[in-house]
Amino acid sequence: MIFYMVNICYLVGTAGSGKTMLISSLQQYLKQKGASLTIVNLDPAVRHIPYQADIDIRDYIDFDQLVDEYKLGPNGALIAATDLVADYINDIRENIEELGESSDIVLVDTPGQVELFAYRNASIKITRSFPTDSTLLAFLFDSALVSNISGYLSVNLLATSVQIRLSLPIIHVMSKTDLLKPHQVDEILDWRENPYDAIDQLYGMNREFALKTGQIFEDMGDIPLIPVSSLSGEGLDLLSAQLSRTFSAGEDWSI
Ligand SMILES: Nc1nc2c(ncn2[C@@H]2O[C@H](COP(=O)(O)OP(=O)(O)OP(=O)(O)O)[C@@H](O)[C@H]2O)c(=O)[nH]1
Ligand SMILES: [Mg+2]
Repeated sequence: MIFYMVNICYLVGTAGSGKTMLISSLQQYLKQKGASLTIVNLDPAVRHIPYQADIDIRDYIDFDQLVDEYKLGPNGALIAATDLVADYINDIRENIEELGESSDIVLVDTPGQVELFAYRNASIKITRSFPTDSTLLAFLFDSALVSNISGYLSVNLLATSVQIRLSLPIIHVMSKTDLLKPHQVDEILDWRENPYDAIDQLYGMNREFALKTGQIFEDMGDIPLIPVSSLSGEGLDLLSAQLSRTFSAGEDWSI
């Protein structure tokens, strides 16, 4: 298989975690920094996207037609649409290669439900089309879900599950930080540094389980957790710097 030099970052995360809005904010921010971007929408069911997509899965798959034609319910239709992506993988990959080769970075918006992207074969085939060392997952930790310890630890496990499934390098992004007070953001970052302090605050079976999986949380210490608000723009500089470190060894974005 021939691999093309494409720096590709997939934004993944639970439904409503802010993937689409972050793509939009990053598009504006990185363009101002002089980066050239390719933006890909892989969510066939999205109605409105607030960014300019260069490649859009909706040009290949008509979600509403699928629902009507096969009389599917909402979840069945989402699964069918995601699986249908497999029919267009060669076209999508070729388009990404063509545009991505002359871009500093390709940002990919993924379907709302994380399991659709992470666990169905079509997405696995797409992600495996590109070399691991120029591919990154940015997993969004929705502030609304991770502001308490059990939520934080469970989203960590979900992120780990997705990482295992896709076998790709990963960073974590704490999204919508404008919804939290600064001390709450600091507290979550502290859980990342000192997972056993967080686990100690649990009790009963939750605590036992968290202690048994403690090594996972310890290893998380090596994965950046970057607090970002797409709404206020706070943290976009940190995220941009992280992407730049990953893809251009920290060199300036402009080619
Ligand atoms: N306050 C605040 N709201 C946000 C932020 N980012 C996204 N949202 C809101 O969160 C909701 C979901 O945002 P999206 O960007 O659509 O999230 P998504 O992960 O793409 O959602 P799905 O694709 O439907 O799963 C919307 O109502 C956004 O306006 C943020 O940084 N701050
Ligand atoms: Mg979305």
